[in-house]
Amino acid sequence: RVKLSGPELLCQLKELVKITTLTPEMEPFTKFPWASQLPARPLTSALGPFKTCAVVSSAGSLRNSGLGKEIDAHDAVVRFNAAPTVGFEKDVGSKTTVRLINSQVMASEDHHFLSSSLYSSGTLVAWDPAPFSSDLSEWYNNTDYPIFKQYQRYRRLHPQQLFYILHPSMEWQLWKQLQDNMAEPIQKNPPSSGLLGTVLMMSLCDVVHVYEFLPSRRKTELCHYYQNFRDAACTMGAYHPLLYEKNLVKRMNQGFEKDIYNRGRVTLPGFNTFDC
Ligand code: NCC
Repeated sequence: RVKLSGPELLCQLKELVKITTLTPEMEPFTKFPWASQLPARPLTSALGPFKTCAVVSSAGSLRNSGLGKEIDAHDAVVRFNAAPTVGFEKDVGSKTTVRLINSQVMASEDHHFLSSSLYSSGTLVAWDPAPFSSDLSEWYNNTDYPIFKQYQRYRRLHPQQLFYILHPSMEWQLWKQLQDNMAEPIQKNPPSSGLLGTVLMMSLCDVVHVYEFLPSRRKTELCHYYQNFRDAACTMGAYHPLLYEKNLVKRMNQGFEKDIYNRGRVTLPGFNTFDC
């Protein structure tokens, strides 16, 4: 096994992972009346391109980071799941351009997905762990959580908000890249929202700064910056191959080591800014 360099990994990522969102013409959706709720234009043609983008992980190490101003200075900001900004502006900023949510958040009672104002700013992008085949019909009949039922309900309540569903092929293309670059077998579960959001933004932005995905000197067992719950698995991974995701991102980082240490900041180039 040859260990790929940072630029080689970036080229591999650019070639292997394609951002696709569900559209009304895709099988099996064409035959469902509700498919007209899916945006007609794919996400990559409706959003961006942006110059600079910030991907804000939900890690506890963002607490007391004071990174809010720096994060908000980007042209677009991505946040995840139920991560709030209100009351945490100093550390995480207040701008939300895209919110990437997993299907668990859409379905679980505690998140009040249909009614909470948390989800009303920016463009929503949802995903659900799909079977390895990435076959849309197989997935449609066997989603992890009721992503399609909740999507239809949300769209009826908030018809003006842009809301996409990621094509599940991306999950497994990324998983495959992780596995191909690791010496040991990794768990066969899709990558975390954090990595999906990072790659999504690499296809929309010239430069992507990812915050506290690789933990800074503030590294903590605190799971999220917005909750007093401690579990090292949030940072290291259990279900998601998070440690391997972080290893890959570390190898692709084009920023300085000290920016990771001080600001938890990684710099990745947008796919349009380099040739392979
Ligand atoms: O925790 P979660 O992720 O919402 O965090 C978003 C992304 O930030 C990065 N992260 C988070 C915490 C931490 N200490 N270090 C980190 O690096 C990760 O990249 C993570 O993806 C998810 O990926 O969707 C996840 O969602 C939660 C949960 O479903 C939602 O928060 C809603 O409550 C999952 N937790 C559980 O299922 C209990 C988590 O495993 C992954």
